[in-house]
Parts: sequence; C-alpha cells; structure tokens
Amino acid sequence: MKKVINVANRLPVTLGSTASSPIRKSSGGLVAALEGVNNDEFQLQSLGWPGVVVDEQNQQAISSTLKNDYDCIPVFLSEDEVDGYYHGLSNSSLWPLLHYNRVYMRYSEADWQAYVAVNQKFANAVLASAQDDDIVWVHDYHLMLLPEMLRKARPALKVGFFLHTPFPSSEIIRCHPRRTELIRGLLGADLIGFHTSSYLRHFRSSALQLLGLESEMTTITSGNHVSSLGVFPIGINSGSFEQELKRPEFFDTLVEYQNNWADKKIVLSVERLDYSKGLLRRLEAIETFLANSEQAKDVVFVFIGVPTRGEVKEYQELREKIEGEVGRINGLYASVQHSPIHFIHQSIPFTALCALYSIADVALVTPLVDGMNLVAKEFIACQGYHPESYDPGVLILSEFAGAAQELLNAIIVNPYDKLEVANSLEKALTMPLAERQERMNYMTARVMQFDSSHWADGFLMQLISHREKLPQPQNMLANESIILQALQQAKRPALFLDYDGTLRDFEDKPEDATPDLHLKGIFTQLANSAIDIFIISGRPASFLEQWLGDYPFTLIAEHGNRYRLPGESDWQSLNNNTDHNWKNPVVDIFRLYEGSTPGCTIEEKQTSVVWHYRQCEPVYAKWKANQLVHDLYDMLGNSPVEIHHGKRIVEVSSIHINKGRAVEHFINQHNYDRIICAGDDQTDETMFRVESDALISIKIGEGDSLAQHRIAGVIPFLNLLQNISNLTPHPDQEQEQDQLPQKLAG
Ligand code: GDG
Repeated sequence: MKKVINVANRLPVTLGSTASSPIRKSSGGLVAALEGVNNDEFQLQSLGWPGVVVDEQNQQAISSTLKNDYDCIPVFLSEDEVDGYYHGLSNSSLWPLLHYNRVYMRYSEADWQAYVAVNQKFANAVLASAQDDDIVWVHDYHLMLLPEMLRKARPALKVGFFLHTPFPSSEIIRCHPRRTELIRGLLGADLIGFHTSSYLRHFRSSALQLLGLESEMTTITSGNHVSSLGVFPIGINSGSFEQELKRPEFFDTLVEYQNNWADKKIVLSVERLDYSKGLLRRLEAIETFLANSEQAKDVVFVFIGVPTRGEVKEYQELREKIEGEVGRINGLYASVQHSPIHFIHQSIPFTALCALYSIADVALVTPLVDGMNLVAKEFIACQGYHPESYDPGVLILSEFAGAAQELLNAIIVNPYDKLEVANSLEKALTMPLAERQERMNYMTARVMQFDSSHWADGFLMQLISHREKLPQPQNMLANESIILQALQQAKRPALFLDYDGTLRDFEDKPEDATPDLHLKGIFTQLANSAIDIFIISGRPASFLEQWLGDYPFTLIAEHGNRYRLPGESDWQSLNNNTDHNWKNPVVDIFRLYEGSTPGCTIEEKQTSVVWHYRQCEPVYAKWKANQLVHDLYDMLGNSPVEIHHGKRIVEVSSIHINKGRAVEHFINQHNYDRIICAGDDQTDETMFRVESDALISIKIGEGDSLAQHRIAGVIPFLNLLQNISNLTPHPDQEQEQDQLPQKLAG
C-alpha cells in the first residue's frame, strides 16, 4: 500500500479555541472528496494548518493527539503568519487574480515573505515525515511554492499538485508581481491537475509567455524535470449523499420544509459569500424576475450565504451590499404573508442542506467564475430521493463554472445577463415533467459515476505512473564504442534519422539546405551497409524525393504522415484521419502575423502548417512568435492539433501524426532488434519516447531532451554515421538480407 501525504492549507479537523476543547472532524468539499480514496491502494495522512493559532506550550500535546487519533500532522502558524500568508497573499492577491479580478488584487512584499516562509514551513513538515517512496499530494493556491521546494530538497519524492480554482489566462496571471516564482513553484510537481482543459491550456500558455518554456499537450519540461499536466474534474462524495438520503432524520427535515413552503416553489442558492459566486448579479436577475413574472408570488428564493474570510475588506463590503440588496428587494416585493428572499447568513447542517437540495424546484448556481462548483453536483445527487414519484427539479448553471463543461443538460446561462437568467427561471419553473426527467437522468448518471473517488484515484494513479525524472542525455563521445558495439551485435538494425539540424545544418532558406558532397558520400556508404535507413523529417515528400530519392532508404515525410519504401515511387499514408478543418483558420492567423512580421513565410503541408521566421529580425520575430503561439493555444483549445514552437518555426500539426508513431509502425513491421533514433528538435522527442528495449536515442545539439545520448552537432554526428557505415555486419545479418528492403547500388 502506498502512503500518500495529503497537504492542504487546512487539516480535515477543527480545533477548539482552547487546548482542552474537543477536536472535531471538519466537513467541506476537499475532505469529502478525499474520503472516497481507495483504502486498499492508498494510506492517506493529512498535513496542514489546524485552523487556529495554538500557544507554543500546547503544540506538542495537540500534535500527538492529532497524529495518534486522526493521522494528521499539524503545521502551527503564528498570528502574523496567518495574516500575511493566508488573509494576505493567498486570499487578497492570489484568489482575486485566479478568479479574474484584477481590481481586488492587493499585494505587499511583507505578505509575500510570509507566503514564502509558510510554504517553507510546510515543506519542512513534509520532509520530516515523508520517506522517499511516499507520494505527496499538494492542494491549491495557498501552497504554490511547495512543489519546487520539495523537489529541490528531496528529488526522489513523487509530488502532485491540484489546483481547485480556475487558472486564468496569462494576461491575468501576469499581473501578479511574483508570477514567475509562482509558476516555477508549481513546475516542481510531477503532475499538475486542473478541473478543465481550459485551465490547463492557460497554464501552458502562461509558462511559455512568462518563462519561455515550450510544452507539449500534456507535459512541460523545465531544466531536467518533466511535469505532466492533466484534467481531473472533481466529483462529489456520492456515497455520503446516498446514505444521507436514507436516514430518518433526513426525511423528518424534508417534511418539515415541505410543510413550511407547502404552496411555494423553491429556488435554492448555496455558497460561501464570495464575490466570485456572483451574488449581486444574481440578485439583479431575481429582481428582474420578481418585477416581471406572473409566478413571482408563488416562488421563494432560499439563499444560503456561508460566512467566509471576514478578515478581508472586500468580503466585509460584499456582505454589507448583499444584506442591503436583499432588504431592499424584500421591501419592494414582499406581501403581508410572504417575503420573496429567505436569506440565511450562516452554515447549515448537512442534513438540512440535503433536505433543501431535495425539495428545491430550481437550483440557481450562477458564479461569475468558479473552478468547478460542487453545489451544482450535490443538488443533482439529491434529486432522486423519492424514486417512486420521480419529480426532479432544474439546474440553472453559469457557463463560467467548470461544472458547465460536464453538466450539459442544465440550463446554461451567462450570469452577467440578468434578463437571460430571469428568463431561465421562468423556463425552469414551467418546464414539463418529461423534459425535467430527461435532463436530470443524464446528469445524475454522470455525477454518481464520476464521483470523488474516481477523481482522487484517477489523479493518484496518474501520479504514480508519471515517468521518472528526465535524465539529461549523456555525452556521446564517451559512449560511441558502446553504441557501435550494440549495432554490430544486432541481427536487424535500423537507423531513423531526422534531416534538418541532424544530417544538415540550417540555411536561411530551407530549400537551400540540400545534401552537400560530404553528406552524399555518407549516404552512399550507408546504402552499402546492412542497416535499414529511414530518413524521417518534417519536410514535404517532394523535397525528400528530389534530394534523397535515389538512395535505398525509406523516406518518411511530414513528421510521419507519408512514406515511400526504397525502390518504389508511390507514397503511402500512415494516417487515415482526415479531420483538417483546423487548417484554414490557422493559415488565416499565420497570414495576420505575416503582415506584421516582415521576412516570415508560410508553408502548407498536407497535415501541418508552418510559420517560418528564420529570415526575420530575430528579437522582434521571437517575440511575435511567442504571441502567435499564445493566440494559437487560445484558438485551438479543442482541435486535434499540436502546436510546436521549434527552431525559428511555429508549426501546427495534426495530433494523429508524429515521428514516434511512424517509428513504432516500422519497428512492428520489421522486428528490428536494435534501432537508433537521432534528431535535434522537439518533434524528434516523440521518437525518443518510443517504448522499446531496442531503442538508442541521440539528441543532436543543445536543449532539454529525453534522449539517452547527446552529440554536439551535425559534424560529429556525421562522423559517427561514417563509423557506423564501416561496421562489419553480424554473421546472421547477411542471411536475412533478402528480408530487408532491397538496396540499390550507392
Ligand atoms: C473550491 C473552488 C471547487 C456550502 N454551504 C454549506 C455547505 N457547503 C458546502 C457544499 C460544497 C462546498 O461547501 C462548496 O463547494 P464549491 O465547489 O461550491 O465551492 P468552494 O468552497 O469555493 O470550493 C470550487 C472546489 O474548491 C472543489 O475543488 O469546486 O470551484 O472554489 O460541498 O456542500 N455545507 C454545509 N452547510 C452549508 O451551509 N454542511
């Protein structure tokens, strides 16, 4: 069983105000979610702040109780630390920005220092109790520096990070004075998880914009470390709701509420009283509804606003505004018997919450921005409490909640459009039973299946399978003899060679980089060797055919899209996917950048489009290219493409094609017992990732790489090829000659 140290700002227990007060297990989304973790696979230990400032003389005793009775490790914080790290940096600068609110962001150096110090305190506590093969799972924006701190101190630890809030567009996060430190901090993790693919995309684009780090769809390499990125939409603890809905206490509460609002339809809102939840906008929509709907007098709006972050100024102001607005609207629209808004400014017990979810006719969940929003899912889980007379309600859900990407059968609204929300209320309250049932059935199935245990297990399993740290390729010269020996002993060897930057240095114009006499000589020698040669390039078929077509090599063009066997004239396709609808918009945006970047050119290939800027003014063009990549990420979020920022090129290509897949195709066909893959840029990394014991991978030139070996540049690599071509073949090799693709005379 694996030990998982689960690190979050708050421990899942709450201490009383004195040392002798009882300790209570706290409730909440994260606590509930983690209760679903598979106990056979993982042993969970919690580490975090116990929620109150504890005198030094009591810390030891409380620590022991928490450890022995609750398997919790406390991180004690002083009053000043709580102020700077929690109320300050976390809730007054990070929370607003992560929720697109630049105006509310307040930053101070003192808060930052407290944030660094507290993250370090957490790191020390983790290091004191973690063994090297334990897993550390860090949660949320309070601890963004922790992954890097842990990696530096103990590189062998597996560290995962999950962000419960949105990750905003790079335009927003760059407002934070410590943006680079924060992103670097997260990149210390082996796996970084988000609720939605948009948050993941924003994170990638911010890493590029702010740290110049290129990434692939689900990985970012920084230094010699690879962070995987993943989308893990959090679910609810469905089991705890199923259980609650069977308890007699639940039914008693339910009946009490039903009697209380017997002649009313109930519209329910539940959340912490946070500006991101859109309460003031919602009240505007409610007022619009009350002013215009004939149903208004038959509806009660039950509005639960749980107190939160009362120490932060913006939250105090929000509370005052909401209380003022509720009072004003009730004053205007109340009758002697009835007030339209029933506002509860406190947390209510779980049983009461479930009863409200169950009897609500409509849940009005309209945050302005929300990482996921569990309330929407909890409402759905409670709608089937009476299966015999299944009469479900309707969910009205903001399009800016992460949950909207999953709960497609809700009425999805723009929370800034009060008329649309008011109209949706009207529609929900008059929706026919059959439609309500159909919508709710689909969502219930999803919410109950993809619950919190699915989320937690999914994250932890992916973290466990994360590739070990990226070893830097070893310098080739030391290993040349080993490689030559390995090839000589092979019965069926093959070379997969990239062209530009590997066999031939770059020229200003790509069409000028044709094979010179030296290279032709090496090709001739290789042609006469007993090794299968594959030239695997991003170049179009026509170029390879024109310059390499006479050699007995297999030519693989367009990053693995098409190939031509030795001695044949026809090109064949390695890819049957024909979805290229993304190409025209990509060419359009390339053209736009062409106008403002003199010297660039656009190359259209069958399955990719390339923007070359080799001939442009380098500093300006690099800046434009970064901007272009950023726009492409925004534009192509859901398209089946990969965006690659290579050596003076930006290339968008279909994800169904890469060099690695092409290599796998030929390995499977020919049963090679030794292959060498060599290349210089990002697209070659897909070859280096091929899972085969036969693989020897060589990176040409500088830069991070997954390759096993590195060689300084084109010239030393050609020398190696020359030595390879001079090898005497393995005695068994000749007997298999007839099975090899037929070679032409050099
Ligand atoms: C963050 C992200 C993301 C609320 N009132 C009462 C009560 N609650 C419980 C609900 C629910 C939880 O609090 C609220 O969860 P949300 O997801 O709606 O929102 P945040 O607290 O902002 O959580 C959010 C979440 O993390 C998980 O990743 O979805 O986007 O902001 O579970 O039931 N519980 C009780 N009484 C109440 O009055 N008992």
